Amino acid sequence: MDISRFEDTIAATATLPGTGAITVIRVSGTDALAAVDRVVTFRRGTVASAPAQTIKYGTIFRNGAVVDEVLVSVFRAPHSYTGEDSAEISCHASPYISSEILRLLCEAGVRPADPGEFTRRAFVNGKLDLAQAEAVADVILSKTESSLRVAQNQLRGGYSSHLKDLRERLVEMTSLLELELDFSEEDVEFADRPKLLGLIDATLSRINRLTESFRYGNALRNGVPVAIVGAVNSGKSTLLNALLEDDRALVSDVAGTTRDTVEETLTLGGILFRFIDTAGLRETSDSVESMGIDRSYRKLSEASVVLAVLDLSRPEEENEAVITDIVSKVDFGHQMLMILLNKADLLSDNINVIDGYNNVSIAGNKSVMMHISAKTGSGIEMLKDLLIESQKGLSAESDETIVTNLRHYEALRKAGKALEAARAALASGLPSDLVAEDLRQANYHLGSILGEVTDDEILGRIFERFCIGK
Ligand SMILES: Nc1nc2c(ncn2[C@@H]2O[C@H](COP(=O)(O)OP(=O)(O)OP(=O)(O)O)[C@@H](O)[C@H]2O)c(=O)[nH]1
Ligand SMILES: [Mg+2]
Repeated sequence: MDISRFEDTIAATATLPGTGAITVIRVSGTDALAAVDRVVTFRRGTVASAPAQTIKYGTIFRNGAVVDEVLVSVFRAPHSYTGEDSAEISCHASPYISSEILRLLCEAGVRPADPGEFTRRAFVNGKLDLAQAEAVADVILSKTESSLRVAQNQLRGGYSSHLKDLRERLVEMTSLLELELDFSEEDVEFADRPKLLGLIDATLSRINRLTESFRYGNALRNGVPVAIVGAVNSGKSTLLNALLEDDRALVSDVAGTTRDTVEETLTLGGILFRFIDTAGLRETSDSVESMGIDRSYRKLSEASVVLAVLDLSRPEEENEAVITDIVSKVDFGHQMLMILLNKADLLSDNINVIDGYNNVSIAGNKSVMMHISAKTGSGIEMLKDLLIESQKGLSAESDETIVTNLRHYEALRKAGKALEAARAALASGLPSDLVAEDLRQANYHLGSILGEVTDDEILGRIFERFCIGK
């Protein structure tokens, strides 16, 4: 983005239009307070002369007619969200009123903000580092207490200080090695090799802990992925609807009803789950259906929990073939399998058919098998309890720094790779400038998370994802 755009004064609604009683319009930039004075009439004084952090009551007119009565909050640089002079106009939440006010502001020399521009300005003005800026979006989007806690920790800078600490260590190591280069004629070693190796190992293990936390962090932020898979017509979509208590997916007795995946999130026991209904598995010559089935397998492999839905009205051999196929695709190191014998309502009373499936060999404690009826709802509460139980760790209090952002995860992995290279170079006695270069690389990748070394294009991509008004 053209940096000179930051010299403009910008405005946008910061609240969702049409919901709630009040809309807040944010104005920020050197001309913000004067521009508001051109739009709002106050009984006494102006916002340009008002003390910081005060609220003034005023009226907005257009062609002599009242548009609305508003409250204006005044913020002065650098003590505002963006670090610039800013005002927030609270008006009644009519989309007409807010668009009129925005129009008047534009006539007064203000321009509409780009998506994420307020937060981007906060970043440029040093109010937030990049990880903190990204956390703003996470705080707004968080749906559970645990994901809010992680996002707030990142916003407050807990995560950033952890990374800064790691960077300082790297800089220290690099500068010792660089010192040696200056004295290379004299053949001295300032950096004690075994000590340096120990430091690299310690840093590496901290970076690895952070990358490992991503699986957990991703589940916190986007929901624990739960794939619903099985043969056509087994009742997968009926199960999704039963879990959500909503008619989310189409259900019919036509085999192959679901062709694409259908995803929906639901919070159970304080944990966010993302249920993914998939196309039924079967041999098919239909190319579109077959694309859907490829997708089902992909969702199966990405899930933390796999719900395999069997149809008890089908012959046992058929169901065993389905389970065998699914079991062969489950990675029991990372995934949990729940085999659901569906349509139990069709069985005569109290018949337990689970024993019939005993010859299906599956990895012991990473799987359960139970009867359900997606149609009548029997067994659904128990299934929910089992799901909560299987992810108990996710709602536990944790002071550990957790990575929830894919961009950070990738940067951390690159930093880890560079550190491993540094370690190998050091261990095999390569010259110190090569080791220093790897350390610098690692440092670069960590710095990119905080936005200390990030180029404009990456920044553009990050802030575009924000909504206008943030
Ligand atoms: N009796 C009974 N019928 C069920 C149950 N669950 C689903 N059905 C019926 O089975 C048929 C198929 O249900 P769907 O939910 O569309 O099955 P699906 O697995 O999503 O099917 P595809 O999308 O074609 O793969 C429908 O007629 C449902 O009403 C159940 O628990 N009991
Ligand atoms: Mg379906």
